[in-house]
Amino acid sequence: MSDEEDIVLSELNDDELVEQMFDDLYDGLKEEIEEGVNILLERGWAPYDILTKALVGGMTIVGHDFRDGILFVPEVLLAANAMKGGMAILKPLLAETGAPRVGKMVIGTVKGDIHDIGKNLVSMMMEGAGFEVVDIGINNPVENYLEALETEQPDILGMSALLTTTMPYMKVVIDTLVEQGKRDDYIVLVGGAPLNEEFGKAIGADAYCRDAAVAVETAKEFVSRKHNQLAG
Ligand code: B1M
Repeated sequence: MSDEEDIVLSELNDDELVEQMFDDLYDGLKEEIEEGVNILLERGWAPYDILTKALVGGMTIVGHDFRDGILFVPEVLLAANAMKGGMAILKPLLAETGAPRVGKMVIGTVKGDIHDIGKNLVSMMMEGAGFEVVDIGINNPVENYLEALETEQPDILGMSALLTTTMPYMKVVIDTLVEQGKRDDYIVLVGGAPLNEEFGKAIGADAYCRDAAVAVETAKEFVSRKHNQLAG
């Protein structure tokens, strides 16, 4: 029997368990991650803390080793799959706040980009804060965004990009909205690891959101501003 198999997750203290979950996420062990999430929930951890401290924390380590050529795509896919297993447990809990509907958002990852964990997390947190979210998935050309905006009539358009090569596509979408005279109909929020505030401004977005919590705060602020303007 290997050392790994000797570890009983429920016997670890919180810090040890989170450390072990970093290792399990790194190794793409979905069932262990799910078990870890459930144990932390039983111990009274807030779903948001589990998400940010255990899951996002673990994925950050994976990201560093991916960058440095220590991990490769197949391993990172397994890690992503394990993370999604944990997120699936937390999703209903984050959405359980019973907050009244505060607004609607269409969100998708841009063309050429298949990263969806960050986008999914933003969707979960937005739903938890009372927003209705229509997720159009990954690799979206401008036509997909236009169609979803037309059909769904949201308050907010959210776009995600994780690659430096795909982030400029956000400008293509915004420029098309401008050309069609629709830009001012929506609050445009953008996010993703390689972006920053300056980039958000340069492409004509309303705001860049550093993480899911900031996305929620920013969305609330812009929607209430919009409603005040309409009322005024
Ligand atoms: Co890719 N990948 N990847 N990858 N991947 C990165 C992004 C990279 C930084 C890794 C690295 O080198 N360190 C690097 C990009 C380098 C660059 O562009 N400068 C990279 C690369 C190079 C690639 C490939 C090209 C690798 C290859 O094939 N050689 C390839 C590209 C595929 C493609 O898209 N066409 C690729 C593939 C993959 C996998 C498929 C293996 C997998 C994705 C699985 C999936 O998503 N289902 C993957 C993963 C998992 C990563 C890393 C390790 C983790 C990304 C992640 O999920 N983070 C990533 C390294 C990293 O970012 N540290 C990496 C966790 C997530 C919660 O954070 O997505 O940043 P994040 O989201 C945050 C915020 O950014 C923000 O809120 C979220 C929650 O707080 N946010 C928004 C995000 N979107 C938002 C939208 C909003 C608001 C806020 O709208 C309102």
